[in-house]
Amino acid sequence: MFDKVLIANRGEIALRVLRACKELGIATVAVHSTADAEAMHVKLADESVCIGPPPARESYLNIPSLLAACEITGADAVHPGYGFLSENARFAEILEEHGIGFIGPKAEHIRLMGDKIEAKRTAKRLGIPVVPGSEGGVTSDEEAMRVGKEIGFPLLVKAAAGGGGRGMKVARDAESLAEALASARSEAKAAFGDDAVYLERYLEKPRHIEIQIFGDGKGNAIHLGERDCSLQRRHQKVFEESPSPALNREMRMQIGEVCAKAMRELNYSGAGTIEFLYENGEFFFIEMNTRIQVEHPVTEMITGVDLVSEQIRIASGASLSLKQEDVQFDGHAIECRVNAEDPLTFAPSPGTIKYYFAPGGLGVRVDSAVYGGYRIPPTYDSLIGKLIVHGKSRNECMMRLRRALDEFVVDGVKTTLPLFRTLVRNADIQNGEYDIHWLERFLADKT
Ligand code: MV4
Repeated sequence: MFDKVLIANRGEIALRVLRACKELGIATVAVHSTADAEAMHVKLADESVCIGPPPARESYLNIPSLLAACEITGADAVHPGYGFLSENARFAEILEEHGIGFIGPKAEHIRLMGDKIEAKRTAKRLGIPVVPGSEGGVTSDEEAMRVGKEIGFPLLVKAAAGGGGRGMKVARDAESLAEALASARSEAKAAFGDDAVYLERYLEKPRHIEIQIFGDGKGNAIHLGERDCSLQRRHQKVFEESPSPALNREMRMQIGEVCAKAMRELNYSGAGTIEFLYENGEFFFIEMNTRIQVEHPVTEMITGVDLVSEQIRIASGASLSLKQEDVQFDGHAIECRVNAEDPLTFAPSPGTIKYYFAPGGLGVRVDSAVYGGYRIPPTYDSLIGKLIVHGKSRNECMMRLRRALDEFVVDGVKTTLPLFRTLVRNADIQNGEYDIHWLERFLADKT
């Protein structure tokens, strides 16, 4: 096991990793920018190192500074959290070259899944169902037209380097295909410096359902069920739940086993999430994330498995602590992302939190790194915390969530709490009847 872990992140996920380390008896090193000197992760860590000025590029993304911090403190591993360097294959390699553990998958698998064309090719080869589309990238309008004839319209043009929806264009018919291609290419070139694109059948009203997997790099891999993350705005998830209201146990175990088997074949190591679009009873792979995700607590609440602790154990060379038969799914969990944002426009609302009270009680978990008097810097994402609620049934979970949202007080900045208080009283949400476009339609009606 590692003796000392450096946490290359901030906010609630830095605390989440710190808590797992403490429970495993591992010493912790916090790193922070000058904007985060008063942050909770710095206060709770055994040691801390200032790694640069506020802009992430010069601090949380600054690899030489992070290496220096490892050297100064003698940390023997780094946990990258999510975002920042968590899916940077080069960072994983550099750490390895310096004899420092990277608490994440092998660099080769991070790189493979970072290229969406290669990821999809790999998924298909491993028997994971994919969205019908081009075999690899498309390099000419003629080639794109042939794909259009074969699989029909509407088509979606996607960037190979993409993710998060950037460089995506819908072509409703053959006439608009050339323009969609050109526009996706130029957007991808500007955003990622890579204009490679591919084509897929455009699914009109899917749900976003993702499978949590774990491998140990020794040929073992398991799944921990799904999370339904369909409620999102501009590719930012807002509300996540497990199990998905759209699936039953048989469907879950079937797609889960397909994913676990694929990960065994890849000899994948660490936590991963396989993202699907789900429509009319069918799953279609879109991407794989090679990191711990913001919404991982939803899975922890229904399985009782500590995903971060498992990441650390596996990165240190241990085998998976449980077999598929040991994974039990119990009840229902929902997560709300509480952001310092206007609840209708989502405009950021940084500033000082004047008063803070987090809800509690049976089945209520709050993962947050803020406190009364804390000043939210304008420099980073606006996540204040995550409210995760568990209940024996979806109904009990909803009732408890309504109660917990009513207890939650964050004064001094605008938050998305009022939006959640409305959502949990909405009939579609209560019935689990929503798709990836539901929230944007709902918000458009309100403004
Ligand atoms: C799609 C799609 C419809 N059809 N692919 C958006 C981000 C990227 N990760 C994949 N995305 C989509 N891919 C096909 N073939 C619709 C989306 C999409 C979406 C997906 C998941 C969650 C929210 C979304 C919002 C808009 C579009």
